[in-house]
Amino acid sequence: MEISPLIAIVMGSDSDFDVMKEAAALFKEFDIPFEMLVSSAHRTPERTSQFARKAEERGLKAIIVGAGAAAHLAGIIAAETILPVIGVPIAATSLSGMDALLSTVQMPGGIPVATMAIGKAGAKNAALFAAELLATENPDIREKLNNYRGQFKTSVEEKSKRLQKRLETFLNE
Ligand code: RP5
Repeated sequence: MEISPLIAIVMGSDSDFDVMKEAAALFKEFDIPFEMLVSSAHRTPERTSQFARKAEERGLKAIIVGAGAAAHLAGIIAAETILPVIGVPIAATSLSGMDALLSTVQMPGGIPVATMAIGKAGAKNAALFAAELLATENPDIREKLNNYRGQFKTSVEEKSKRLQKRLETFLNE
């Protein structure tokens, strides 16, 4: 039996996949069922609206939206649903993602889009943010998030030890 997705990862084009796969990797690691699709605010407005209108009744709990350029996709989806919409601006033009960042983040009052950083860090954080939303009602996901944060303690301490060695080498040169 197929498990229904809890989260949708939507992107404006398959050219956004290299960035948005970061979110998919996180959901795989956390064993959170998700779906991934392409829909465009400008090229396929009707497909985008249909998806957003049906998202809640399909059992989705949040929607992650990655788009580049004049990135209106997250805003259009947010306009059609009260599910939380998490936007990921993508660097797809000569403006290096600043166009997508401003298009995604500057929503008018009343229709929120939780906007993450430009690029891969934003895609990863979008998935973590969605997991945090699910964790409010799911103790398993809550535990996975705590373990995920716990790993930083070890990795940062290791980085600090490596830094001490580099510093000693540098000062003795
Ligand atoms: C945006 O335009 C997409 O999200 C993508 O980042 C960018 C370029 O799309 P393609 O021309 O590669 O399809 O709508």
